[in-house]
Amino acid sequence: KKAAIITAPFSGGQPKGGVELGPEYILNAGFEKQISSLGWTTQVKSPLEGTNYESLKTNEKDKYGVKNAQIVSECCKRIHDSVYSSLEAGELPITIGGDHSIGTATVSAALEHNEDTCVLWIDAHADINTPLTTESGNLHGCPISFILGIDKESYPPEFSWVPAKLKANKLAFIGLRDVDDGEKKILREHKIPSFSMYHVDKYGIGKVVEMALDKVNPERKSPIHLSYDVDAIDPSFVPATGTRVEGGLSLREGLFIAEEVAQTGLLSSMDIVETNPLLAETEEHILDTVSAACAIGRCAMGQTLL
Ligand code: DIR
Ligand code: MN
Ligand code: MN
Ligand code: MN
Repeated sequence: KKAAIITAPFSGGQPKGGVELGPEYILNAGFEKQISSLGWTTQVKSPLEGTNYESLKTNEKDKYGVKNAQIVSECCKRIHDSVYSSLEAGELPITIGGDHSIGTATVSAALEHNEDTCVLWIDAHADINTPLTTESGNLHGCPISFILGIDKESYPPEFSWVPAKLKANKLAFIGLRDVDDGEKKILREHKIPSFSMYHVDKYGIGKVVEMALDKVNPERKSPIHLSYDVDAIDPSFVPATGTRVEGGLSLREGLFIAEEVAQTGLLSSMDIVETNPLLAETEEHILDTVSAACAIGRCAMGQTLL
């Protein structure tokens, strides 16, 4: 059992500073040791080391209507290559963000390694805007459309390298509660299995995870990429994140998703993103958020309560 912890200290997919510190805080909290205690051989890889993308960040939309396409794309390429080589080496890559724009990289790499991979996207947001639908122009709101190849002609040329190998029936969302109108239309048109907080309340988290897996992985034999935005969990448990939305998953519901994915034995790669220590109002906020991010990783990697 080999795992690679891949750091993605990058904030260019959204305007707030601080999310680039996520990996440092999570590693300083002892994340690598926590994973190795679960029986994994671990190593940390830092594909953005020696780069200077943060300093190139702007708040200007380009003519395609998005911000920072160049640096997001270059970052994504580096992270893609790192995740891909980990997978080819038989490691389970855990990419620690950073903002969720890097999902473009991690999911692409997972699908290039095994085209049968399905994706569980755990998030308050659907991150499925295209350059045509995005109002913010923030690329952390767009990774899924790039991976699916929706409205391809609208993409800035920087993203032409993205392979778009994901099919809409291999992707499911859990935790949604802040979805833009243009995104709702895309979810409906492409019939993407989407479980909002309404569904969590109505059916319970156990049933929701089962329904999501039945949709994307009915025979339970495809590898699973788990892309976990910590803002899926309610801000009362995870306050230090860029786009807090009330009415989220309880901490236990959030961890249950990761535990249940671990139970399948099919987890092949994962992301833990959007931890922003600079948005904490108190020390306790930082501690809660970083602890939750670590716990998500441990649960997905096999930690059980008994
Ligand atoms: C919004 C917010 N849908 C956007 N997205 C966020 O900017 O596209 N994603 N916050 O995490
Ligand atoms: Mn997200
Ligand atoms: Mn989000
Ligand atoms: Mn929003």
